[in-house]
Amino acid sequence: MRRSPLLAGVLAGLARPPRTLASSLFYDARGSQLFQWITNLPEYYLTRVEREILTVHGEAIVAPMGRGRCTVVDLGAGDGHKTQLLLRRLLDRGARVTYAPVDISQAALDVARERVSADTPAIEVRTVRATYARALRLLQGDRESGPKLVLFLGSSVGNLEHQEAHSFLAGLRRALRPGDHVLVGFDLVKPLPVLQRAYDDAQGLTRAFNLNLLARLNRELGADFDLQAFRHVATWDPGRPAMESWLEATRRQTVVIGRVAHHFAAGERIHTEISCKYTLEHVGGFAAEAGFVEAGRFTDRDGWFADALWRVEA
Ligand code: AVJ
Repeated sequence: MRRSPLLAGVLAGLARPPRTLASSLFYDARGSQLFQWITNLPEYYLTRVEREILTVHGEAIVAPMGRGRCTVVDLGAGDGHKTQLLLRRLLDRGARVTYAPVDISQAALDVARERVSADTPAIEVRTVRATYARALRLLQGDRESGPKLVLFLGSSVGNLEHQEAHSFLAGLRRALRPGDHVLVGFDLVKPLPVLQRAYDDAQGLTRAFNLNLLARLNRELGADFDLQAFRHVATWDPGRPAMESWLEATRRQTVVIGRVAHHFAAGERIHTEISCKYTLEHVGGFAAEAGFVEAGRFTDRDGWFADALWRVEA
């Protein structure tokens, strides 16, 4: 029997400890919707403070794009709400803008297109349904639509281990040309109770988001996870530093996926996500190592989040 890439990946991740499921698996239609709701939670400060940064500093962030033609590439666009703040500033300047949201979720792309068409109809929208790796290859081919501003907002970079983040950013640098810019959102280290609440909210949306991963495997792979028998756990790893998400078996059990049986001990965990937290030293380090020149660093009032603007030089 041939295994789908999804099944193969899941089986490999669960085969031996530490059991792992990739965080990219969160974003089916349901998971993307749940994440959208999370971004509106009072506890999930990331979206709120980054919106503040883009509202206050939007003008300065888009200024290097000039007033002619340009393309805004949005990696992991989500619903595109924060991006609107920048697109409006570009239009204010009289720029002719193409907007290229990149996402693996078609639902998220549809929402982003609708929002931009309704809010800023002068902007041409070109949706790209792709992984980041493929999006970089597409980027490299495109030399027609003016300088690029590549957005990697929301601390999506935090889902990558530092080494992976470095390779990704270095790959991004190689895909770009002099005059292009990137804006990368980094969630900064802050008091632990704030982080804990953000990744384990009172309403239980983050719990539902994490558990949806198992529900998805039940739906798409015919797995038989009992959703009552796993709980959401969010922990802090001061070493990385990072918040981490897990699904913990509340009792001993066996789960069958694609005819393979997986035995779980009570308390055994599946690792589902790391959300790295950064210092400003990390931010400067990533820029330098990837070969970018820092053009600006924008933070919110409380210093909880940083959007770093980096330039590509010849
Ligand atoms: C979309 C990766 C930035 O890590 O904060 C939200 C995803 N996970 N709540 C994050 C997420 C749990 C989010 N990122």
